[in-house]
Amino acid sequence: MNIPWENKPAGCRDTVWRYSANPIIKRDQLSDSNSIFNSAVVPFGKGFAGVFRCDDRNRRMTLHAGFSQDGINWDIRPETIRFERENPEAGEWVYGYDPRVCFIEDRYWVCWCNGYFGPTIGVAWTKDFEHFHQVENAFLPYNRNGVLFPRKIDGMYAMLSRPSDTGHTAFGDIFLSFSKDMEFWGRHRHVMSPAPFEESAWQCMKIGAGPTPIETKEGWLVIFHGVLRSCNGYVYSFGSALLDLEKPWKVLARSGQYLLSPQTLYECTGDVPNVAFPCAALHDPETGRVAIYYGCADTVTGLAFGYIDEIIEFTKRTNIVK
Ligand code: BMA
Repeated sequence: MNIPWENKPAGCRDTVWRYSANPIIKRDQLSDSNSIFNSAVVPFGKGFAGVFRCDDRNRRMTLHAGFSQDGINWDIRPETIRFERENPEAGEWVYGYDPRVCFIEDRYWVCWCNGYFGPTIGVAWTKDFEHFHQVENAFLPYNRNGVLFPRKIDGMYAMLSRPSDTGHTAFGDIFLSFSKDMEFWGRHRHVMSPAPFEESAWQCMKIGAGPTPIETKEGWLVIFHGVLRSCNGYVYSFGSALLDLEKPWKVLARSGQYLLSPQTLYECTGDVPNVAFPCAALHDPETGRVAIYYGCADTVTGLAFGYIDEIIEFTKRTNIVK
């Protein structure tokens, strides 16, 4: 599969490296966008499609569909996604942000942080990225970072999520829930808590799942963000974990080091400084390549690359799971 790619720069010792032409999506790509970041893409047709977080110049958080031939140059639709609600009682549109997209069986499922008396997980499906069918919210408020697995596990859909609060949540564990029908969610399992700061400070305040987990022989490869509270505010980095294939609430390994932390100008300056927030990853099983899409400083969208085998090796080498 022809996913975006750029070889590791000579002399680079990092497991994951940035695209040299970052950011790939600028803040004002739409005529009325304030920022475009924390967005999700998938293979679609001969190219790629995605759901983009576009905050407009009223500073409303909205979702837009987008299409691309190469995964780098994106045609983001100027109009917001108008979700068709199967049951209008499920709630009026208030706001939506931090989308994830996951192909399961015959359709693309979109999860996002949906305003319903506070943030919770909105769910919709589409087959064409033109029509989006919204189903029930997965959970009660407050919750964020809903991330689906790309296949059923034990005959059920599975979703990671991160219970939170109404504001800038100063805590946060990742949980796993199951559903037979994408409507009723249960059998909740704890997956991971923030790490002790003595062990891995970049993920010591809160954590949340990022891209759709990638199935590998060694387990589900999960890329997740972690937050450090510094004297100057929150710092968002991302690392990796391996979850058991059939019991994905069991963490086999978890990186003590970050894969990427905000260090470039476009990650360190913007509407919210010091944020690297991954929401999607394209991968090519044949070459083992992975292309990670991440929001930078809540302002623009960046791309980073790596090899699945090397990220797995990194996860095990820097493991903090006892
Ligand atoms: C989180 C979410 C993200 C955002 C991050 C940093 O709580 O709101 O959308 O990128 O904070 O501001």
